[in-house]
Amino acid sequence: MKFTVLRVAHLPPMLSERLHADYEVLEGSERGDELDAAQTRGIRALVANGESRVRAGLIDRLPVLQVIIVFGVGYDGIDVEAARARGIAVTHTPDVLTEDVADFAITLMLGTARRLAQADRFVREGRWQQGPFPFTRKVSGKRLGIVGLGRIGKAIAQRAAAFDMHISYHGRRPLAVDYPYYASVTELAAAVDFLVVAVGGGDSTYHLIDAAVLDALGSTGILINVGRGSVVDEVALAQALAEGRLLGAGLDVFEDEPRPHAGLLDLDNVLLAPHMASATWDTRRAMSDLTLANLAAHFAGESLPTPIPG
Ligand code: A2R
Repeated sequence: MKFTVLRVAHLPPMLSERLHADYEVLEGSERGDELDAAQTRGIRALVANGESRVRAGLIDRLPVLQVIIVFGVGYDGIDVEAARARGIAVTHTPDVLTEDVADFAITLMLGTARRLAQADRFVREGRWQQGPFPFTRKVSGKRLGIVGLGRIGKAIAQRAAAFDMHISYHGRRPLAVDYPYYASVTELAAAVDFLVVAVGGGDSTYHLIDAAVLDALGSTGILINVGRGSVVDEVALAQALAEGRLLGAGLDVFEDEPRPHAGLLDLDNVLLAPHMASATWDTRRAMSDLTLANLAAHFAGESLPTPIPG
C-alpha cells in the first residue's frame, strides 16, 4: 500500500519523481481548497519547501496528518504550534546546504563590493571604450559582522577568515567562540564594513534590520542577506540605498518572493539573486535524499533523521 502525501510546493524533478514512485502524491495549494473530503481524509504526510506557508487552517483540514516534511532549512512558514498541538512531527534539511549558502554569502559580498554585475554590463554595453570602470571596494582585511552565528553563520566566518576579515557577531546570547559578541545589532552594524544576515525568519527576527541598523552600517557599509527576506525592512533598505546612506546590498532573499520591493529594481547599488544560495545540483540532491529519508523513516516507525529542534 502506498501512503498518501500532499505536496504544497514546487519541488525539483529529482525529488518529485522519486516521491511519485514511492507514494500516492496529491498536489495542492497552501490553502488546500481544491481537495475534497475523501482526499483530505487520506493524507498522512505533507511535503513543503522552505518558503511554503502551512497555516493552522490547512493542518485542521487534514485529520490523519502525521508529519510535515520541509525541503529546506528554514521552517518559519509552518505553523509549528498548530502542528505540535496535534502531535504532528516537522522535519527540515539542515547541514546539507550550509556550505552552499555560506559560499553564496561570500559570492554576494565580493560581487557587491567589487560591483561584478555592473562591471559585466559595462563591458557588454561597450562603455569600456570610453574609459575605465570606476574603482570599487576592497573586501580582504575588512570588518565583517554576522547576524546569527549558527551553522551557516559559522561557515561564513570560516570562509571570511581566509580573507583576513575581522569577524564579530550578534545573536540572542554569546557563544563559546573567539569572535567579539554584540548584544545590539545596531552596535554591531556601527562597528563593521559588511553586515551579513544569516538568521531565519519568524516573529523574533522580523525587521531586525531596520532603518536605524542601516544608518549605523552607514554610507560605506554593505548589507548581505542570505537568511530570510522578512529580517530586513525592504522599504527602509531601498530608501537608504537610493539616498546613499548605505553603500550597497547583496540580497538572495526578499520579503515577498518572487517579487522584490519595486524600489530595489531600479537601483544600481544592489545585487539581486533569486533565492538560489542552496540551488546547486549537489546540494539539491542531498536535500532531496534527506527529505525522502525523513519521510521513509516516519512511515517505517523509525526516529526521524532531522526533526526541527524543540
Ligand atoms: O537560536 P540561537 O539563539 O542559538 O541563535 C540562532 C540565531 N537566531 C537569532 N539571532 C538573533 N536574534 C534572533 N531573534 C534569533 N533567532 C535565531 O540564528 C542561530 O545562531 C542562528 C540560526 O542558525 P541555525 O539554527 O544553525 O540555522 P542555519 O542552518 O544556520 O540556517 C539559518 C537560516 C535558515 O533558517 C534559513 O532561513 C536560511 O538561513 O537559509
